[in-house]
Amino acid sequence: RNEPLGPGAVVLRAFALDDGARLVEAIHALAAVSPFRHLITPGGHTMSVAMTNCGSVGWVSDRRGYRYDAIDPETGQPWPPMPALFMRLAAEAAAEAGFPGFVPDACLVNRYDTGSRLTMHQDRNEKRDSEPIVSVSLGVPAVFQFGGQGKGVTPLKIPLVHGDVVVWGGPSRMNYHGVMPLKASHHPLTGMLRLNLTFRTAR
Ligand code: MD3
Ligand code: FE
Repeated sequence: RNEPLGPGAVVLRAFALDDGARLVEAIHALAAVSPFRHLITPGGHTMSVAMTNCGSVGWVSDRRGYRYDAIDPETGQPWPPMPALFMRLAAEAAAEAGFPGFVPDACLVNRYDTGSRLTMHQDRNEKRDSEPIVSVSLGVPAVFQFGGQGKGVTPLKIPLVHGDVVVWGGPSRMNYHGVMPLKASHHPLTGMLRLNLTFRTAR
């Protein structure tokens, strides 16, 4: 069931399947406190993916740049706390992939509507790149692109479906990656949406 993608990167197929309904419910609850919003990039573009966060810090973007902040700029309040279920799932997945003792302080929640995409990028706003990122896919399937350390490498295309968990650590942590435009599809737990959790040690 474990598919290695590269050094330190592994797909754990269906790892979160049993928790799927509870995870989706918890996302709705936290989005009632810190709503999904389309962030503006420093270049002035509106992201097609809608985002919110939970945990002691959250990832935000605006004309000033990308950063982690303890305060949700939309509400002026701290982000909602990370549910115990989220912490437990992230730590179990990281341990399974060879990263014991993973304690994330940030969970970015991405919401994809039909056509939403994430262009190739690196995640480089976290303080310690020795810590992995754990991602959980929920709802409508997506095609994930996994590139290399530089922009030139032709990315691998990996389908990610509801319940799949991926752990990105070690040398793969800084690889370029993205998500292809979401195809119109339906999932009983999310309707037309794809939801993705990424657990990070930001500070
Ligand atoms: C590979 N999210 O939020 S998760 C992101 O499906 C992001 O919403 C995508 O990329 C999504 O930044 C992909 C998988 C992922 C996350 C972090 C990585 C893959 C990664 C960091 C390094 C290499
Ligand atoms: Fe990313």
